Amino acid sequence: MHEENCVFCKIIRGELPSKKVYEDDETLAFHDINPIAPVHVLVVPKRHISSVMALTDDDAALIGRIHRTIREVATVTGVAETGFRVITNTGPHGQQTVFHLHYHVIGGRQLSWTM
Ligand code: IU
Repeated sequence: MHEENCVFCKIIRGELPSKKVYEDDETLAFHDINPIAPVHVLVVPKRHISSVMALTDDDAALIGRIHRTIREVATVTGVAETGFRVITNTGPHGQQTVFHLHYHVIGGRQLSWTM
């Protein structure tokens, strides 16, 4: 279940390179190509889901797995102790640019509310 032209599906399939941080059967975490902080990792489900708005009640376990991966990323990148932010941009006003659900894990410096 993937979308042919989705850039994150291509990364998941290994057709485009990425700097992987963590991977399991349902999720992948890789470094953002345009980081806004010392730690900027994207956590994605391997199954193509366009945004938060496309999630259903059947995805409850997957959402749990994504949060497990976020904790894993925070631990291996060293931000678990200092703190970090998790962001999911959704739709035009949210400035979502890639329409494959992803969670930005951002840290490694003091963040302000406006970043
Ligand atoms: P957004 O939440 O949809 O706005 O963020 C998409 C992110 O994906 C953005 O931070 C990009 O730098 C990042 N990204 C990437 O890491 N690799 C890619 O090939 C592409 C975008 I296209």
